[in-house]
Amino acid sequence: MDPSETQAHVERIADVGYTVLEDVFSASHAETLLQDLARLERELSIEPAENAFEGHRTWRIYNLLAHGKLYEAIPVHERVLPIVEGVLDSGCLVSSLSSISIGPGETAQMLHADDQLLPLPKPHVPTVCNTMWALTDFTAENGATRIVPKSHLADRSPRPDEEVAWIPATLRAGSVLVWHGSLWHGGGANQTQERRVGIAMNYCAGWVRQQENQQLGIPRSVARGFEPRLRQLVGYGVYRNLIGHVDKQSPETLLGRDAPLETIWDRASKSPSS
Ligand SMILES: O=C(O)CCC(=O)C(=O)O
Repeated sequence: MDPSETQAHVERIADVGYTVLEDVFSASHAETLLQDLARLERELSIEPAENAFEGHRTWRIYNLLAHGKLYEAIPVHERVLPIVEGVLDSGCLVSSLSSISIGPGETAQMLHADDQLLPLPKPHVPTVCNTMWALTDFTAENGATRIVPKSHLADRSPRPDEEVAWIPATLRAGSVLVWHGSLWHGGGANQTQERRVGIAMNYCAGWVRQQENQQLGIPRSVARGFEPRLRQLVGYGVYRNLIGHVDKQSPETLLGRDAPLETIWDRASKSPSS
């Protein structure tokens, strides 16, 4: 994507808290993903959760990077990742990758902010930047994500069950919604007979703990096969030459790769002329 277009999306997120990218992936790719999610749902015996937040009529499949090559292209997408890097920085991490399939009759999820567990005074710098890949159309009737524009600028997160004026983030299948982790939002009620299916591709800053533990959740044999940027994104990199090291080595060495690390301490000890 043209850097000025990326920048415009980053500025829109800073301004209103979210942006939408259209035509990120094709209808046939959406169908491939839908079929694979249906396979996983069967094979992993996925059932709706028993709590209102995840939804009593919503099917969620977590840790998708452990479940097939198909999902490896999502975190590194060339149109989406640069926007997330613009919001967080290039040291950002995959926080979680899951599917959210809202079934007929599901009620609206409570409004929340994805960074609300972090004990930081608000508003604060972006710590989380999340995306929703629409595999089906998202409509006001089928449970499009409910969003509260500009709420990422509020000095708090919503109280449990607090309802304020919101708009549905209607999306055509193939679109991606990107939002600031402080934005108040929630899944919508599904009043249709069809499922509303999305992939929640969530990122956090390189200094924030990932929501899904990627290093333990993804077998090393699988992570070893990831492309280099994806290995960094799931946590086999080192943020600002320090955070995440293992015995002053990059965690990549645990995947059997040669990955020399110059720590921030090594850098600092060099004289400007050396
Ligand atoms: O499914 C959606 O539209 C949003 C879901 C969400 O925000 C969540 O589960 O945290």
